[in-house]
Amino acid sequence: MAEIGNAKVMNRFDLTKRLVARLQHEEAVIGGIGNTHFDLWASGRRPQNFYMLGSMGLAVPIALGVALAQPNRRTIALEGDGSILMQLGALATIATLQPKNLVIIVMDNAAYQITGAQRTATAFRTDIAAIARGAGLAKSVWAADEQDFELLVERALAEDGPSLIAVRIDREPAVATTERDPAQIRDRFMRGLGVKK
Ligand SMILES: Cc1ncc(C[n+]2csc(CCOP(=O)(O)OP(=O)(O)O)c2C)c(N)n1
Repeated sequence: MAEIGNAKVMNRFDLTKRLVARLQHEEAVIGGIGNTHFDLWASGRRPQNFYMLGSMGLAVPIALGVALAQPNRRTIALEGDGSILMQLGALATIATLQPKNLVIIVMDNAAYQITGAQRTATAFRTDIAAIARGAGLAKSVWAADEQDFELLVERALAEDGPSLIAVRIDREPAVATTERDPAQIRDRFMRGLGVKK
């Protein structure tokens, strides 16, 4: 656990691989627009992965819906800082509903990287984990380094949530891209969650 100022700058693909390696129970993972889901895709073709195309800010609300619909399945949202800043109200909704099985991971590179690395508010004075705590998500912390990230993920998968893990990351581009086929992505995810034969 760290404060924003002493959290190590890490790498999104490395952290995504560390996360995926810890998933043993067909956990649902919702990747946000662009880089977060590209690196999720590159970390293994899990049928329980959903890749958001097109709209910022929807990984967390989609994950909330999945967590409520399937309370016995851990659900993880991967979102960029620019995207979560567009949908901060979702944090208050989650704090109100308290889904025990929901984990949010915010990949904060302080930029809208995929559209040209324009700086977001987190490049200045905004602290996502502090915002989440203020919204009512008590278990919202910065990962100090890779080992701390793994520990926080392990805890978030084992203990009651909701929880939010914020990580500071570099601006390495994503290593792969998904196919842009929304119907196929939805279909595979529904089968992965056992709601479609
Ligand atoms: C509602 C909405 N506004 C703007 C865009 C254009 N857009 C696509 S990705 C992106 C930047 C995303 O930033 P962030 O979530 O921080 O992820 P990063 O690119 O840094 O990985 C923008 C501005 C969009 N797709 N949807």
